[in-house]
Amino acid sequence: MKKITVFIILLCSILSLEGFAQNEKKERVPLKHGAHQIGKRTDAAMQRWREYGLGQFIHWGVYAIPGGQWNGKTSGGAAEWFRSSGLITNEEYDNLYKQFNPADFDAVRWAKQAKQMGAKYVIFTTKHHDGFCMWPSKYTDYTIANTPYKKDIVKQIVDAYAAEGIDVYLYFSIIDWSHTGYVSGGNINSPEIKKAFQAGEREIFNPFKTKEQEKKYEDFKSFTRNQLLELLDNYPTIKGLWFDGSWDVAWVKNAPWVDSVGLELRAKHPGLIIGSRFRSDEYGNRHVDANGDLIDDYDQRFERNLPNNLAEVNDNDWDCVMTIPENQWGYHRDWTLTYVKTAYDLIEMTLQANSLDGNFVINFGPDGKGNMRPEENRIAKSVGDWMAKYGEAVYGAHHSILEKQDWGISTQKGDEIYLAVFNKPMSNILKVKVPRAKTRGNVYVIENATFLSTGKSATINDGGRNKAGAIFYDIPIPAELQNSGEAFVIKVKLKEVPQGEKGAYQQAIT
Ligand code: JFZ
Repeated sequence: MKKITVFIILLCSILSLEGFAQNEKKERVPLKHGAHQIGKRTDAAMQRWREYGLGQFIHWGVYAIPGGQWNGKTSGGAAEWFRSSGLITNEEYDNLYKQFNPADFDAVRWAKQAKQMGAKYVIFTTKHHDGFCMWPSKYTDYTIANTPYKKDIVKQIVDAYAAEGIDVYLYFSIIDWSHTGYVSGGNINSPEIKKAFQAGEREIFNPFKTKEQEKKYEDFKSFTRNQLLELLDNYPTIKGLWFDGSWDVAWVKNAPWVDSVGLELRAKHPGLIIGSRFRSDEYGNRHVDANGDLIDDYDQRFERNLPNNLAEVNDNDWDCVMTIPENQWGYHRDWTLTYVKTAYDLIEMTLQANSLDGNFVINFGPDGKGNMRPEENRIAKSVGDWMAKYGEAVYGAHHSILEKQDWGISTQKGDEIYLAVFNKPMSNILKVKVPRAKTRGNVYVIENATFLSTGKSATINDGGRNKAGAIFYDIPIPAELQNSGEAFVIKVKLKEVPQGEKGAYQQAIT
């Protein structure tokens, strides 16, 4: 009996060792077009990106004219995709630019609004999937220069935002429905294509049905490259490019070429920041390559979808771009179709993003005349008023050593910890759980706590322990914050002291 037990234990440990060795041996796939940098970029430009905290996205183009409606019919789909809504013919859509004359457009007004909102960067649509260019591109006639408006909109945005100290990023769709050489091979994420691709059926991966098509796509490629170089030439102060549409199979198939363009853009524009939605590796892996390494500078997968915890972020830089209604980026006349987020929601999301080391970007979809909609104006104002009081908890603030607690979200900058209270307890006493101290025998005490909005110090009381021995402190919420309806922030400083000192409550030894 005993022998058998020993034998089994031995066998088990050999097997588990074997498994362990196998894990260790996991070989890296040799890649030419995977990540070119492993781990985060550490240069000044990226360091600056990391401190933005909050940004603004603007989706503006000829789709703002129909605003999701045509001939009395309303599209439930995204307004910027209106060309493919089925409610308008391609011919009608492709002539909309002849009416594009946004008389109320004033880039300075928008930039000042973004500044008041607290945005540190803006991402502006130079060209969406429809192919209409908001700058006077030399390489197509389908641009702002041929509208009644005529003037370069991208330039006005770049200059006005730069004047407010807001960094500019240009959104560029690599899908272009207006170019005759453009071919859509379908979406690489579609289950059918993905399955076929993984099974090695590369033919489905070939979007070009004829040699002629393949040749024309070469024209499209040089057109795209020319436009990207043109944007960098025309607007040399921009900090980065925000790409879209790279799920297209035709694009994925050209991954080595896309990679070469990316390297060329970077060489031309030192410090240029590009997210993970530009290119795939040579096996069609997007965002992360075959080895699981992030492609390019930050993860763009959290679009309209915040991560829940740090593990999901995988130690990468990331941004989350967010619509105010459910899924409308461009101007849609009817915002009653879905839930419309409140400023409170968006502020909470901003804190959530920063607490998980990402940036949060709120999208605006101005109308065909060049006006933000009234709801957007109100939201920008409320977010900005909040940021003016509490922005310290956002800018340059990142994940904190406190664990997530029911009252809200915490961030940290150096030794300062910010408790952003979104779910005020009914008791009006905030129970704050502090982490276990780094040194055995020590505990954390809250050395001081200040309400950011008033500058007043908070009272800190013993909040007891839980069964596992974790230490809590109670912070009473003052009357003026109890019914304000606004989320508020308490700045606290923790100090490690030997347990038993005054104010330091015994940590259970478990
Ligand atoms: C794309 C566009 O199609 C859309 O119109 C908008 O410009 C948005 C910012 O980007 O839409 C996407 C792209 C990626 C995802 C979802 C919608 N995604 O990765 O989940």
